[in-house]
Amino acid sequence: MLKTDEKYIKMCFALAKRGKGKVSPNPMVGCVVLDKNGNVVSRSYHKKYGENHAERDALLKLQNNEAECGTLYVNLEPCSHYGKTPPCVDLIIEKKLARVVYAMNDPNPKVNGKDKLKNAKIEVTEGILEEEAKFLNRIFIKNITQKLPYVVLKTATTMDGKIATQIGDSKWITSETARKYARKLRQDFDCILTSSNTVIADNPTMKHKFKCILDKDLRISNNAKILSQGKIYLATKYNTKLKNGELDLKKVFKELYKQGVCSVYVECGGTLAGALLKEGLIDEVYQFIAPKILNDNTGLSCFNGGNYTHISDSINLKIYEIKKLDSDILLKSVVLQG
Ligand code: AOF
Ligand code: ZN
Repeated sequence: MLKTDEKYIKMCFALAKRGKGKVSPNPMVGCVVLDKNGNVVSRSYHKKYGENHAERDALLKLQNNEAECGTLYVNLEPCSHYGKTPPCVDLIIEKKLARVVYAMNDPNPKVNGKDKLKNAKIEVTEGILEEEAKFLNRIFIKNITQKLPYVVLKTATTMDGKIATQIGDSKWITSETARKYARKLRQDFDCILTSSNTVIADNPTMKHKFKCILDKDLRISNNAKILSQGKIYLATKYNTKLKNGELDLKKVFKELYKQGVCSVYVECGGTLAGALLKEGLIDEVYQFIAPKILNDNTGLSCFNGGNYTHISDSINLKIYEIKKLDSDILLKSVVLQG
């Protein structure tokens, strides 16, 4: 049974992923329906924000009563609230399914589909491939539980973790292929965030629909290329609370979330990167590593957050993807909080 459950939940993941980039701020959800004999009779996924939930779509595709006494698989607990559509659990009950299998509970406080299904005498199995499900919808989970955007920090370093030489030369550490790929990845995020230091040092354009610049003392020039395109949110001491004399970084993210930003791609130097990491505000690191060694202890490090004495003080991460890009590699990892 477990093997079968896992097989169909995996199918839900694959279906759910088809909604990537189109369903935000809602979760990616896929659904598979089996009839009482164990044959797949319907499958669907949440296709676009505001449209039918995966379960509703899969069930409404059925012609007759094929789902009666069958099993419904979905990667997220079915909803029980009236949102843009009526509760999915009501339709599951109406279609007389015997069993519902899902991967993770819905962190949305409005949702308690499990109890409603159980009250209707439907057998519920939860927690199948739960970790994978949580990883798939990690942005949605952070948004809904913390009211903060999901934050990915991008950095490009030498093998000894440097982002520039002591005089600030950084052009170029990684190959054209890697830099092109890094720019492409921006499209996966609602907002790019950078610092006035980076704007002043590199004068980048950073083409994107929404950019946030941390510029406490309003130091950047009106002619900075970054201002030439897209919507800009400038966080300064005039609109953001200070904490120890610096911009309160968490407040900046809270504000971005209020403005509808679910995910942020940070491109900055070691000082801001170190501060963000220290405050637990980074969820993931994308590190592009070039096969170069600067061999210079005065070069600039990608993270400059403070002084630590012990390895046990390290911030730990979990690598989940390694990609080779021309002569370089891209290491994607999740920061293990706490
Ligand atoms: C989805 N798609 O397939 C499922 C969701 O904005 P609404 O009214 O569509 O409701 C969104 C909530 O519904 C969402 O936060 C999640 O808790 C639940 N399930 N949402 O967009 C789906 N199954
Ligand atoms: Zn629903």
